[in-house]
Amino acid sequence: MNGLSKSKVIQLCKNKRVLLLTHEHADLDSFCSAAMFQRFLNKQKINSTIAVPSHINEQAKHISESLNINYISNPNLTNFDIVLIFDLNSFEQLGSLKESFMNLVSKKLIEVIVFDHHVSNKNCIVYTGNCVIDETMFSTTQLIYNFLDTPNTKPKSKDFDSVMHFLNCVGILEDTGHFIVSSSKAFSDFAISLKKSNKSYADVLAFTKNEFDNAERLALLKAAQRSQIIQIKEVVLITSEVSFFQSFVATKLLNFGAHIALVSGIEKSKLCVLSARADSLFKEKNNFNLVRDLLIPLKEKLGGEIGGHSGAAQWKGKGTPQEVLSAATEILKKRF
Ligand SMILES: [Mn+2]
Repeated sequence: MNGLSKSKVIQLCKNKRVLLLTHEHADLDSFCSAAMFQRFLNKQKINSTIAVPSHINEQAKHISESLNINYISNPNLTNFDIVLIFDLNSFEQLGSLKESFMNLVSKKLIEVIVFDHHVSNKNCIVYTGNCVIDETMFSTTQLIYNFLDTPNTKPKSKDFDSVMHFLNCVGILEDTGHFIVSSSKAFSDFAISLKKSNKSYADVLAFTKNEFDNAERLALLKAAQRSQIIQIKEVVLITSEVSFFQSFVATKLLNFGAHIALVSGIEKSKLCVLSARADSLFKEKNNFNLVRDLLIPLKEKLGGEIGGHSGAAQWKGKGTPQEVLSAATEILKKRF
């Protein structure tokens, strides 16, 4: 869905106080997308501020330091006229900014533009009009690249410089899990950007190395210790509970060898989160889609909000982790 053109975005941002906002727990894709867009706006002589709701992960912090990309945490939204959001489209993913954001949007005190590659629905922040949403894109950086750089671009498109190409490569490599999932288009966009970035593949890899801090390390090891292995016919499921970093932990638990990983916990906001991951070969063989086959039925049962892709998705709502995990397990038992 693409309700916007480049010139419309420029027109909306001109002479406005522009905020480029990532999702909570800003990751490489979200952060690099915002950074790409800041460079694009700079070329149009439009100043902007990059912000993260509160937490930024180690990899995103590393790239911001290495490339000198400044950002602020926990921005005061009332200081801005227009907010461009990258790699998210649900109020829940705004973390601590959710309340003030919703308040300003409802009073029409800020304008919002969404750039996202996740599945959108009517509960999203914006799903028609001021948005560029394309689920066929493997990262938001790839979406930005295609939005800004037209297919017939000249070799040196003035709106797209080598740093932006590099940021695109980092976002694609990260969000494809180092090309565990991809498409011919994602490969070719990556190849073009790598060439135009004037950097090597090793340079891109260096930024996507899985550095994690001790808080993430402990969350993972505790979750591994508490995990339960459930076999539903041929399907091997791993479930666990942890209060932080559920999506990171779910990815890691899946990599231990399960077909599906489900990790639940109560967040600071007191809401319960369920992060789900599914193995890509398994998905293909079983025509399985986490959003369609697990999270939509879960939402019908428990309410809440959902988002994500076929292989990586999240539910958030009211309940205890035990209730949510057992409801999810029941749904999977019926499916298989
Ligand atoms: Mn992404």
